[in-house]
Amino acid sequence: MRSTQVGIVGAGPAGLMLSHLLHRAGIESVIVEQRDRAYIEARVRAGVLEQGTVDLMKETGVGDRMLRDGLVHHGVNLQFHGVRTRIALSELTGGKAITVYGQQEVVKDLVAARLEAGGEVVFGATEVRVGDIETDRPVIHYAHDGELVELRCDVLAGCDGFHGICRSAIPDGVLRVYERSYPFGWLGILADVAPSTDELIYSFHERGFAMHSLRSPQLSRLYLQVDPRDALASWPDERVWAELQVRLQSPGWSLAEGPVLEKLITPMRGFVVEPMQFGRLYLAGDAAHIVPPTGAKGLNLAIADVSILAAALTSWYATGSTAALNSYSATCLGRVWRVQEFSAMMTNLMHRHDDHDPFVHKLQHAQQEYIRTSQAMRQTIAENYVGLEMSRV
Ligand code: RFL
Ligand code: PHB
Repeated sequence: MRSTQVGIVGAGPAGLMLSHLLHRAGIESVIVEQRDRAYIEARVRAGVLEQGTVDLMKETGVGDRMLRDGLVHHGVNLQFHGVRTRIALSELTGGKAITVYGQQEVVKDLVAARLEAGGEVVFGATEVRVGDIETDRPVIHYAHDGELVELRCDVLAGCDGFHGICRSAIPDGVLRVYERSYPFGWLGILADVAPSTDELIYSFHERGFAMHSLRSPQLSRLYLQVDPRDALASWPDERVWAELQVRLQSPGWSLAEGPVLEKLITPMRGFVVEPMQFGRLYLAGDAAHIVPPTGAKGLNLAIADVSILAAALTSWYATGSTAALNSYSATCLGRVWRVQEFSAMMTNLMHRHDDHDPFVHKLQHAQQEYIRTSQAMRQTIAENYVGLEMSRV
């Protein structure tokens, strides 16, 4: 039998950042991850970091590469029927910005920091299970290198993503599940071509949503709204580029094409469980909630959760008071629902709705016009997009 203070399942952004923050507070943790290191460091996902995420990385000593290679953006473009409206993020939020820096780079930086500081990440664990969560000695069972391990802890953190095992270790009837599946999928590509834009473009088009994002001066990241049931085989590279050309088209602008390095279709859903805690098991990040990617919030929410959890655990170890731990779930859920609402608004605004309900189309058009003409509306979008301060939610 082994033991540690905080047992963490999952080495995504949530688990890694939690372990990093705990270490800085003098609290020991072990991360148990089912994949190997190369796999998690290569997984292409999110790309937009809110100001609060950037500040946290900087303040806790894991921001050097992000400051060097991340691209600071002071605006984003919302395009409706070929006409672009710039949301001037910094002007409208008193100087805040977003940073475009791939999630896998955040993961690499956090893994390096943990290992350098002597932290333990068990990669390639199998048969991972959690138990005894209603006692004060919960456990993670796993197999590693042919050995069965029982890791006893004071507290468990379920940071194992949407498909993980922690959420389902909570007895039936405890969690209330709120769920919405959107009838949209996103086909995302990573392309070996210099981006055709300096700032992100979210485009509404009669044929469906498209987006131009980027990863570096040489790498573009683009997305297309597709049917979530579509097979990748029905989207050869030529069809993807042809569709992107049409949906992103704007007068006087052209889209450069290049070799496709990655291609994936993801379904879109909104999902929240309440509460985000039971006994000594605390859920964080995608294990507790999913937002559709249109608001660029999933990674940032995961980081916000664990900064609240790390502070609550630090206070518990320092004073014995459970007050902050007891309010962990309620504190997180305020932000989660704000972000869920923003992500739903952006999703409904930007996607083609196939229900052919003319009323819905008219409402969508009216909202697009309002954004184009109202600074107050653009300010609301800007404030949510760069991320609300913790104290505001
Ligand atoms: P993760 O990253 O899924 O990490 C969970 C980790 O747990 C491991 N695991 C297990 N380990 C041990 N035992 C088990 N039984 C386990 N089961 C799972 C997994 O291998 C993994 O390493 O969750 P985390 O840390 O909560 O982080 C959440 C983010 O990854 C996610 O919210 C974002 O990627 C969402 N997202 C975006 N978020 C943004 O903030 N901005 C964006 O621009 C953005 N774009 C996106 C996105 C997600 C996307 N996809 C593919 C889902 C774009 C896309 C296309
Ligand atoms: C990305 O760059 O991958 C990205 C950007 C904005 C989003 C979603 C994904 O809303």
